[in-house]
Amino acid sequence: FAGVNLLTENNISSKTPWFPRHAPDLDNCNHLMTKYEPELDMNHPGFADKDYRERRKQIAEIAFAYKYGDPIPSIAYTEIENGTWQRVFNTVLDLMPKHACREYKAAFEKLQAADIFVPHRIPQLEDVSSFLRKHTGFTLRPAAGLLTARDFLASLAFRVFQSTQYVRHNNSPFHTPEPDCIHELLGHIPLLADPSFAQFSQEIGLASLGASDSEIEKLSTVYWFTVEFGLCKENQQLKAYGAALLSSIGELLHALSDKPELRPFEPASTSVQPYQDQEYQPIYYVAETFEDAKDKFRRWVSTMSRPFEVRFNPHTERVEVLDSV
Ligand code: TIH
Ligand code: FE2
Repeated sequence: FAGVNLLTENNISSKTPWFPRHAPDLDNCNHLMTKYEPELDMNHPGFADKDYRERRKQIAEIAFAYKYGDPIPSIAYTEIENGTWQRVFNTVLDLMPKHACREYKAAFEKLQAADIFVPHRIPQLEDVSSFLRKHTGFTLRPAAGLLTARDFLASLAFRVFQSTQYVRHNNSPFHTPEPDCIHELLGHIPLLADPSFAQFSQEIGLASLGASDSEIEKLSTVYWFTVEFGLCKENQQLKAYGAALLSSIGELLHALSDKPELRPFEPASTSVQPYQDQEYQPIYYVAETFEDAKDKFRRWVSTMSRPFEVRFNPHTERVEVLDSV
């Protein structure tokens, strides 16, 4: 094919930040943002709870020791942890029929039929990972906490979703400012089993490889207002598809009330909208459909400055880098 050259590690510009080329390279993509460590943040619901902090440490060890290809170790969740799951699970069951998008509901039913989503116990990440692999080729790997945007987005390029494994403090079941496994499971997993959404997620990841810091910032803002907090339309009605809405009953009801401002999803403006992660969002973006969001996203990504193109080869689990000039 004329004009397209495969670039090796050595002839891509030294100004380009390092990025993983092969799925095992994701073992290096586990850098944490420290702002939510229960040890360090006085407002964290676990700050004053020594046992909770100990438990978090124990579970984080699994993620630090994890290497590509390992099965994800099971966790013997406590009665309290399973109880927190059960409270959130049952409220999601109540609210989902009316407020969740249809793709979420369809995948949720499959997870129930596979006996992965049940009220009384937290699903194990290894079981969820096998389920996703069958539906969209996504797999999970354990993460110790909130990762840097660059590391988190890079893994999506390989259809790998980095998932926390600890559980939110039982004092705050219906909203927490940081990800936990209840958020990953009830928020993210159903849509990662949907082919169109899985594709969108991977494309955000591919766009992030080798991007500049300011482009990473924009991509993670798009991720924030779509994958985490996105609303969409279904027969003229507003539905939630964002994971942080579907895992937080408090915020879901806020998002669908008349309080927040709603704007149409438009990558050029959405990507520069500042946001905070301590309180409910004051602004949400509404997508027409996943396909439409993907089209708009693709057109916007093509205006970014990266001097090469990337494509994922699923047979080798490698990202191939193509000279686009
Ligand atoms: N607020 C979400 C919840 O309570 O489930 C957790 C979050 C994930 C990402 C941002 S906030
Ligand atoms: Fe999330």
